[in-house]
Amino acid sequence: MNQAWELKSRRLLPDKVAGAVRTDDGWAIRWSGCSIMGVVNVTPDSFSDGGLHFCVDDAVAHGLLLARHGALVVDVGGESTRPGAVDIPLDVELERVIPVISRIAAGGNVLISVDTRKAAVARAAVEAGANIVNDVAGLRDPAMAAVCADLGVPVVVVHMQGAPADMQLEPRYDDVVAEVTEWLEQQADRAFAAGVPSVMLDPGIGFGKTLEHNLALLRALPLSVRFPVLVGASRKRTILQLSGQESTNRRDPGSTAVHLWASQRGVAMVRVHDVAMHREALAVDRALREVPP
Ligand code: HH2
Repeated sequence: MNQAWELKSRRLLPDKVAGAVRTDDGWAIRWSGCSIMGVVNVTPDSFSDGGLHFCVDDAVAHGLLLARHGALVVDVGGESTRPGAVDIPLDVELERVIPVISRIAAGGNVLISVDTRKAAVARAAVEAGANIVNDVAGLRDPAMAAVCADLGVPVVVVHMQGAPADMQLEPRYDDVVAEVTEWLEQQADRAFAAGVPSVMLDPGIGFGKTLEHNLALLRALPLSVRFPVLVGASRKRTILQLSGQESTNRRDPGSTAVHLWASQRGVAMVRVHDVAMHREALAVDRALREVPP
């Protein structure tokens, strides 16, 4: 049986998002099994697709394509969080993501998340039409929980040890599964206490973790039964380490294998670059696991 998931928002219902319904104070979307978040990196330096969608027209076209390929959410980000990346200024991040979000939102047929560590970007993005905040720093900006609560939007809380600039230098845990899960659930409780309507948790594959740490987390999925869990291993170094594929944009088969594993263990959403490949693989996997009535 595929478990059912729900995200709730206290904002206006996006026009034509399949499955989203109006509620007393906003909208909700329910799904079962594993849905897809498609990656739209509006950056010159992302590790697998930097520069590919670095102008507004290209990024919007890519987002709309991923929606047509079956993404429930398109994740628009303006700052690379690859290992060694340095922080970019607020105005640069805003300049990259806001026009893209406004134009995808004008189409009204796909949920949009903004991939950011900054509360100020989250606010501007939601005001421009984003529906979800994907906080890759897991509410470490002290203003983030209050901003998401004030805006009434769901937040994805991602675990990252350290910051992109130094996270892969010497990641250490006594018990990675227990520490990451406990930290994520604590951050989720903080978000709810602040008034955020819905939370998803993400162990942050590759964010301050060795291969052994990533494998331990993937083997322990879904990690939490209290919240929907999202996993994003798409094209990451872990896939190179497991498959031997050096070329980042040829890592989609390995990424799909990890995400099918995640789906089979009850993960609610996977964040991926190749949405079409994942939609087909997840559909086949789902059909095989459905028990006929
Ligand atoms: N990984 C990346 C960025 N955002 N968000 C969530 N929720 N989970 C993740 O694992 C995650 C994320 C890094 O991947 P990518 O966007 O492809 O690269 P870059 O950070 O270089 O732009």
